[in-house]
Amino acid sequence: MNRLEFDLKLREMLKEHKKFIKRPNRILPSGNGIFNRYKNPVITPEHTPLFWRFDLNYDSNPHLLERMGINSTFNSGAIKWKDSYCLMVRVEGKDRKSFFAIAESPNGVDNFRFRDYPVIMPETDNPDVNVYDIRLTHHEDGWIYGVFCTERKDPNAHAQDTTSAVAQAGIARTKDLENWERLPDLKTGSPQQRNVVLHPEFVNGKYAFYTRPQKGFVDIGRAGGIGWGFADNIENAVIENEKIIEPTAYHTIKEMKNGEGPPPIKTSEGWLHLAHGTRVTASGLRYVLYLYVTDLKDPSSVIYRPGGYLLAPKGNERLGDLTDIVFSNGWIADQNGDVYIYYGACDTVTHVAKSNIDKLLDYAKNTPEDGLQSAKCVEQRINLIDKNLKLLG
Ligand code: M1P
Repeated sequence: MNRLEFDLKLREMLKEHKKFIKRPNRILPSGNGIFNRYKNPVITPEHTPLFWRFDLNYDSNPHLLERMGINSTFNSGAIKWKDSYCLMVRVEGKDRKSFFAIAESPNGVDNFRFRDYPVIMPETDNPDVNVYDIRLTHHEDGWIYGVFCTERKDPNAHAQDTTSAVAQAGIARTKDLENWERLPDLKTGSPQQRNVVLHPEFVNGKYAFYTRPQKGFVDIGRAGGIGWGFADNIENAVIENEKIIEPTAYHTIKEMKNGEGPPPIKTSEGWLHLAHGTRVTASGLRYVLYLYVTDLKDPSSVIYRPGGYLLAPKGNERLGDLTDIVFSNGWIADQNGDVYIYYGACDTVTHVAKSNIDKLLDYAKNTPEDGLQSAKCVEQRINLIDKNLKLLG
């Protein structure tokens, strides 16, 4: 390519990229009345700026080759900040390392544009090997906290073992979504932790965390689930006692494992929670999203537990780097009650679905709990059928 061809090609690429970012999204018919999906994923690797991926200098890259590709953009933390819908995206390079980067949109469903630079996340004395799945909590203490998974090689692994890892909860905070202060990792009695979320309010004067204790990096061990614990201070957060508040259960959508999603939303009727549940299938683990509600005064006490999933992988969400996974660590509730649920699909891209507080609460309150047995579930369905047939005459 000569310099002229290079310039023309680059100009064309920049134009196409801009057009792609501005592509309007389209709300899809609901089908269940609870939420609406949108046609396009809101963040894909193609949304990342060209200047993150290509060397744009003719002298050092005369073929205009992509130098540092992006593999995936998924599992995004979310927050409304200065009227913008901000996603703190888990961006994974082709080298498999994840990092965080903020993409902003004026409407929450399209036009997401990455800031020029990824987030510079300070480290502790024990450097992170991989960081991911941040949950953003605007805490009543005034800070925005990011609690994320920090993964490091297992120090006790044999020299030839190049896969064993340890997951813990990293904690950082900011006042402007630009400059981050890293705090010590959360300490708990569990060997490993993932899917840890900071509750937005003090509870009995303490910081409160949703946890997900686990025995190993993948295996959560027996009697697992979403845990709950208190820390006296956040600068050195230690949870002495962890209790399971939302357990895994046999033959349910969360039989293998589950995990808290984004920080819960405060509503007049309780704390609205989004979580993921996992079960084993012949084709691997299937991850779905589900709701539950906890008491306003005691956020560890579950008051509504609708059975089954709220949202499961569908259509093009089912395939990516992995298969059959939806995972959410970010949602945004607007003043008017609209809720934007951001969810990663198959560890590859980020999608959005729109609902509102009233519908989600109605769904949570009026969907029967999982009957745990076929006969019980038939009973529940017959109740509905009876009621409807009477109406239909
Ligand atoms: O690959 C699916 C998900 O697996 C992990 O979640 P969990 O610990 O609940 O199994 C996380 O690594 C998550 O990022 C990933 O999407």
